[in-house]
Amino acid sequence: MKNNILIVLVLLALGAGAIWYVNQSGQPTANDAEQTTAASTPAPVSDLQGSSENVTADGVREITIEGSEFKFSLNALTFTSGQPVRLVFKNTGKMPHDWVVDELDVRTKVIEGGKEDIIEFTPDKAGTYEYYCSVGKHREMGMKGMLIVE
Ligand SMILES: [Cu+2]
Repeated sequence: MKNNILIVLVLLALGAGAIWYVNQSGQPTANDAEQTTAASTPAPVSDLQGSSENVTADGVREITIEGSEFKFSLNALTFTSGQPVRLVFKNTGKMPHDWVVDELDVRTKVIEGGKEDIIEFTPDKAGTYEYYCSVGKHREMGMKGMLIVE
């Protein structure tokens, strides 16, 4: 009888060991899955709307805005008075477009689809303005946005 009890204990130990082993070898897979999920976290918000921005070491605010029929990639922009801006305007549409702010006396060139124009300026008048495309009736058709200088 003692031998039988020993055998049962050994079998139990082996069984527990086997269960432990299966659990252990199962874990890396779960971790891999978590890591994959973390790695596929969405890109920075600024890249999602066809626009991006950052501030250079020189303190220049860089921003990219896209225009197409008949809208801009951003409906609103906020600049800081006195801070230089480098604005990259990309025409992602098929018709010619530009980017204009009358009150600040700034405008890009009218550019063809697929082209871009870069302008640099320093907004120095606080206020709320409208930027728009000056081509044809594009402004009336929705190619405009709000620019706040604070
Ligand atoms: Cu336009």
